[in-house]
Amino acid sequence: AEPAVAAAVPQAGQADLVLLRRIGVVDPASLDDYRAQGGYQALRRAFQLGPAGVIREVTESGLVGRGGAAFPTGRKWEATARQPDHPHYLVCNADESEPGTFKDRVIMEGDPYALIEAMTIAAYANGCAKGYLYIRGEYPRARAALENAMATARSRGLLGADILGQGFSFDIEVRRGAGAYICGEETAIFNSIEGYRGEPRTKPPFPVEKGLFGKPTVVNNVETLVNVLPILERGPEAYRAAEPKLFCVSGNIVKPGVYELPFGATLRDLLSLAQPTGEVRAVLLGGAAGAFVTDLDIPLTFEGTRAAGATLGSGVVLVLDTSVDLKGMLLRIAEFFRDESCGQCVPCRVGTVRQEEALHRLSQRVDASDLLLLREVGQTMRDASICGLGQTAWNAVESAIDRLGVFP
Ligand code: L3W
Ligand code: SF4
Repeated sequence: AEPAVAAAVPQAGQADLVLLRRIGVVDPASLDDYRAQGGYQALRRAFQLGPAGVIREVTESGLVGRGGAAFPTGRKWEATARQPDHPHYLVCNADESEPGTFKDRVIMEGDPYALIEAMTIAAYANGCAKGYLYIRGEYPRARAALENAMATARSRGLLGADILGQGFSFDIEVRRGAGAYICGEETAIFNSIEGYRGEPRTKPPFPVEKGLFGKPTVVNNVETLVNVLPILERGPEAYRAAEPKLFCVSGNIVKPGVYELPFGATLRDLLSLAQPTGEVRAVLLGGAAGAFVTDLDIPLTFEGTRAAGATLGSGVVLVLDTSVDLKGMLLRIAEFFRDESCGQCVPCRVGTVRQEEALHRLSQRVDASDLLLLREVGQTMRDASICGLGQTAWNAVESAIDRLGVFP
């Protein structure tokens, strides 16, 4: 296995892992390794269940999207599968660009066949003959691992025409992003694949009705898709009993990397594994689009983090000790959003600039009118932006002001 991948998973080789169980254990290039470790059992089971049976099990599992918005996957699949318009498309969102997020990379580099198998199952359930894997441009190693896995799977009858002799045909095309954060937004991906500027479309219509090339499209994040494997292998009840979640832990800690814990573990549980280097001042949950928290007893669930005024988002856990320059960090976050705004809608295009300017002034001199301006601009971005980028661009700044007292 790639040493770099195993090194990014401090728990590598642990027997109780679900999503990370093969990372650092199998040779990512070897289909035989993958099969020896349970690979392609889930696809066989999917063919036994039939498309409706697969969707039923995914729905019963309670799986929700792992890209950040936690939409129920079974509901998305049901809505796509029943669309009378054809063809249906599958898009795997592998544009992992949220600052601090690197879980999908680890899966793609360390266990690429898992994603190919999961995409094949999703395509079967949703009636898709063609899938696109939209991968972050800065992930050349993941892309090479996936392309190797796809070629091998094709040569062994596991991808392409008449998969496993079941009369189902499906193939995947890899498309590379070009460095734009916004191209991880699901409808910006469609524009990018279609050859247009990567700008989000207004929703509704949702992709399940009108997505890629105007056709019904199911879009799922990498981690969401690979969860379908244990759901089918173990059954939805057993899966639900210890539902796995990946966390990308970075910052002032001794053992950074991707961790897997069952839902319900607390932030403190996770940090006891990652080992903070010093006294924890705050934790940024959910990345640049997320929020700072100080309570380490928050349960790491979508509901628990929401109740604490934060978000689990894409699993970012960025740990800050008392040495961190918080003002500098906020400026960096504001600069990021200003830079990555696609500029299509006014609240975000102008708001992200105003936010950065006000933060610059505030870092020199705290002024009540600038704090008020920040709040008004932030609320406007949240309420009136077209997509998640503008809607979340004020979250981290707001939480730093209100909870960490950055500008007293
Ligand atoms: C059918 C309806 N489908 C919603 C679908 C929708 C989409 C999903 C979620 O992401 C998150 C944010 C940050 N019928 C539907 C429906 N859907 N209603 O459900 O939709 P939505 O609009 O709630 O969220 P979103 O805009 O897709 C926003 C996170 O994304 N984020 C950054 C993420 C970065 C990564 C990464 O780097 N890996 O994930 C930035 O905002 O957490 O919560 O599929 O079509 N009635
Ligand atoms: Fe573009 Fe920002 Fe508007 Fe999203 S919110 S469409 S990134 S300008």
